Amino acid sequence: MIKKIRSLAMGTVLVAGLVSCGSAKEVTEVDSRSGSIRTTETEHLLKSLQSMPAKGFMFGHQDDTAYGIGWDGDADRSDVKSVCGDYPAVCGWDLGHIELGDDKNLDKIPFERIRQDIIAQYLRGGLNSVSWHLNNPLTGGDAWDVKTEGVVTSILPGGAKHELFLSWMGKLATFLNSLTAPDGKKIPVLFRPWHEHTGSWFWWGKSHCTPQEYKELWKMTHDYLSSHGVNNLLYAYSPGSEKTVDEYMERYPGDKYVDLLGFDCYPSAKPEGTDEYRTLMTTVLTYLTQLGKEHSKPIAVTETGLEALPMATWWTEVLFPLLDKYPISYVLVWRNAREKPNHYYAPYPGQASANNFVEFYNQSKTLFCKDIKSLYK
Ligand code: BMA
Repeated sequence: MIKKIRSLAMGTVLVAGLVSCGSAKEVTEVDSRSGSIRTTETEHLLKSLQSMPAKGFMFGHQDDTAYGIGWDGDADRSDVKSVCGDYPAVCGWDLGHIELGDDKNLDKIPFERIRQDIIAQYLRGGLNSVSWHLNNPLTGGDAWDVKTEGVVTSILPGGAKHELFLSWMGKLATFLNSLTAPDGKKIPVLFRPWHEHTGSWFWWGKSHCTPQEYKELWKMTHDYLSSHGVNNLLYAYSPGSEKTVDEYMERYPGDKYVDLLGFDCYPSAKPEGTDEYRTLMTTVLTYLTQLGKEHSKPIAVTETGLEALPMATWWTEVLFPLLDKYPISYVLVWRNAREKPNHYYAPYPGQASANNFVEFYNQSKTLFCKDIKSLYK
């Protein structure tokens, strides 16, 4: 880890980090607790996430290098970098529509671009986190199509859509197995499937399947991917923000199947939204800190953000003080949609919170790409 060196006049000066490089030979290790076989780099990533809180927490942004406000697909561009001079330490991606064999994901990013940007982020030493807003296999609708019940039942073994779902996972496995660095090594990613399942807005959500079915779904996904050579994943468990540990853990598939404990939490747009957000974040982060210790797992805020950032001081007055007290490995804010007005969560040059974001960036605890030497060795 490289420390930020401060200068009063110039803000933060950064010393560049080294990127891991090694032989092309792929080495795998068996994790003694989970029994799963993963590449050495993936095991190193897990250790890096576990030790991260000793230095600070990484900042992440969804789709960061693929597009932003007023641009789409430019090379080496990032709204975050345009504001503070560095890439986020975590880039989030979504593989929704990979299951259909499409060329582009549900937000119109070419999968080839996602692959290239994942490689670039890995070479910078940073983390890639991957979610999956996949379509509804029973109705053909999208991830939010919850009109028809029994979708999870239909894809479990014995269900009418089981074979179809296996073919979808096959396409997912092919993509994940294709993530290789120029030296031939597979690139580890943090996979965050079946997220926000304690709510009911996705077809895999709480009121659309039983806890037992949800756990089976998770295990089936994990076991299918491992048996199809996907040895470069860590798994993130990522419910919505629930008030109690019991709600958080109700559908937990088990320590063997999960590597990181996270949660998604957004403030509501109401005027009192900030207070509600502070209370909820504090509640979840308090029990998550304890759970992380009990289960020996790193913890993270896997999604958050204030849509359109109308509060110019949100970064240092709301987000940072909330996170400062807890041993999280990272926080990720959602995407800067170029196609939906006011659907953005990171600043861009000239945005109302841009200067405040630079202050947030200048905190020694907030870690961006150049602060990370390498997560993989
Ligand atoms: C949601 C919104 C959608 C998007 C989806 C998956 O929160 O940003 O516009 O399609 O995430 O990225």
